[in-house]
Amino acid sequence: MSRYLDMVAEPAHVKNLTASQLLQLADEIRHELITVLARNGGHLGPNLGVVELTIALHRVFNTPRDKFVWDVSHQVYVHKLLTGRKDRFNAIRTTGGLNGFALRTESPHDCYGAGHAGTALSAALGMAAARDKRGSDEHVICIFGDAALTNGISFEALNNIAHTTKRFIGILNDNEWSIAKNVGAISNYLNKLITNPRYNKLARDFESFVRRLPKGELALKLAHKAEGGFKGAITDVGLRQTGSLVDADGRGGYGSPIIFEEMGLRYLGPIDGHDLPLLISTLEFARTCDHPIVIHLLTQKGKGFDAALKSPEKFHGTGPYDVATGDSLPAKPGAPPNYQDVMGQTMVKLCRKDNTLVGITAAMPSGTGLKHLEKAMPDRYYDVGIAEEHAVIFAAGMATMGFHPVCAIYSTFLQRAYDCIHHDVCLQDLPVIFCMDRAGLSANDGPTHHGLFDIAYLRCLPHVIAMAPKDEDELVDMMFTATHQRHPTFIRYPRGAAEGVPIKDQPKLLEIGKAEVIQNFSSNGRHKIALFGLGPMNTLARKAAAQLAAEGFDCAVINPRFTKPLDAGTHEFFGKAADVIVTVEDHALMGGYGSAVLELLSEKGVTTPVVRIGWPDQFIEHASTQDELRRKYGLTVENTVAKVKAQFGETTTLATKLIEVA
Ligand SMILES: Cc1ncc(C[n+]2csc(CCOP(=O)(O)OP(=O)(O)O)c2C)c(N)n1
Repeated sequence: MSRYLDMVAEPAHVKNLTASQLLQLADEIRHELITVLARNGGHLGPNLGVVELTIALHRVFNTPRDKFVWDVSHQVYVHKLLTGRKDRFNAIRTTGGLNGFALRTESPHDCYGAGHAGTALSAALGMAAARDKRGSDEHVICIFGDAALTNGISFEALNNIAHTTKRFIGILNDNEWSIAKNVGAISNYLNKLITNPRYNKLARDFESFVRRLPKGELALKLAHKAEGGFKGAITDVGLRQTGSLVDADGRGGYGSPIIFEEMGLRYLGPIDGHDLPLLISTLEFARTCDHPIVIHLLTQKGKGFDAALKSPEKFHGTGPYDVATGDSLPAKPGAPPNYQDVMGQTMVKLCRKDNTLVGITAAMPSGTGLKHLEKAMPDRYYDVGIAEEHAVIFAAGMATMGFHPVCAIYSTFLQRAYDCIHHDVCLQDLPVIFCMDRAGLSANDGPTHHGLFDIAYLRCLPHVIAMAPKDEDELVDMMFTATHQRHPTFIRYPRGAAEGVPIKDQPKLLEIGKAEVIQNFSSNGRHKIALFGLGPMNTLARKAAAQLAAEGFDCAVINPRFTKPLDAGTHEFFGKAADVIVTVEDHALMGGYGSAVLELLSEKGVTTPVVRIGWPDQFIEHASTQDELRRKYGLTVENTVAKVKAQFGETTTLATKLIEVA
């Protein structure tokens, strides 16, 4: 039987379906999401939660003329399915396939790209202001989650909406979850709104009012009353007397003013975000509003898939799974641990010995591994919500009081807190430790999530100590070493599986700014090559060295350990001794470790040629695997060997057999 989903080649087709066909479409979309993501992985739970909302949005509005701005935009899969991309949906998050987030270059229906949380309200308000300025009349609809309200930028935008425009539709998609359970006062506040019988009664009145009206009349009836806002409209059409429940100034009258009304936005809700007819009618009403409005929807993360409903955190962003059970594919026996777990478990061990240590996450307890600390020592653990800036300044505050906070924040998300790193931590030279996970590629996610810039943005700041471990054992050494410093200390390590080396019982205190020479020159061979492989890229350097040695070169391999302070002595020594220097890093070449080496050698008057292996000056797309991107951009043993040989006018045949290094 053909599916309605297959008939929707563009959003206009959603408008042709009957009410029951739309319900069928919702089922088909859920089935598509569950089966495709079982293979590709992705943000299953968030997308299952917005199926009805997305259908209703496309039913009522007209993209690309009207603008949908999605916060984070991890929940746009349904939007992609309805905007002419369903034929490519089975390749989402894979090489050459659809991106997992909204992407302006992918479709005119994606009016704003994202991947980081908290940007949607500001961007949508900017669009609304531009619309007003140019005198056009398109609608701007911002869809943001409850966890977006833990983020400061969202409030900066909310503060500004009523002063800026009269036409703005905000949709608060409240499922009570961030990636983990949402935290903080705003989350409690939203819960209060949801459970308050008075507001529920108002919402129910609105709902029965909507349902009783013949199609089309609702918008008309409410439109000319809308200036008084939803509650005014309800009162005016005589559905109920709000009386003391809602004060004339929009306050809730139960000791908890409606925060949105206080900020000059009309608040409508809470309403069932899975009731498609109700959603359509509500959006039709919102379309006629000439006052900024926020519609508060209650949705279930993972709706329609039991496993996802039971484990919202796991299915927020999942790897491949078994459709029947929801079980993830079993890890291979003997597989190395993930860096994040090593980090989390090490935190527990270090905290047991050092009372000044605390762990701070910005809404990423699982992703960063700090969930281990949360479980073992909850009083030493802080989840501050999606609030990286706050996390860093909060850590700075604790550091002034004698604590030694460890901020575990992904490299890419730490970018948001750059001013706080500069102004609050480094300028005051405070002992805050930063564990930067996902430093390197986040292949399936793509450019919003790759962590390729942290060396560049950190090494220019005074007081910084910045390190990169070559394996999980060295990560533990570096964390241990960081706890002995009285300066801002940063440790970068990649996503996913570590190298599989044993971890010592007792970590080693590393000498700050001292590199590790893994293999020295042997004095055999025609040319001397010094290969500096940063972090886990040291493996690539070692493999390239083995290959070059097999071809008659004399190679040294160095693990730099520190990108700041650089080990000036070791770099200068090998710089002078070698015929060619190679730097290998999982970072943008511009401003990265190789750049730092060039600066240092230039200062020392060393003119030995430097071959730098790293990421070019462009945003790197998503792909199925990290290796595919590394091959494409030349972060490979073959390319390293070829570039070295090219320095001597030698060429490499692609068929060159690679030497395996244990
Ligand atoms: C700046 C930033 N920090 C952290 C994240 C990681 N992250 C992605 S989605 C998400 C939770 C989003 O929750 P919510 O907005 O409520 O949407 P839901 O997934 O519940 O629908 C987080 C913390 C991010 N994308 N951006």
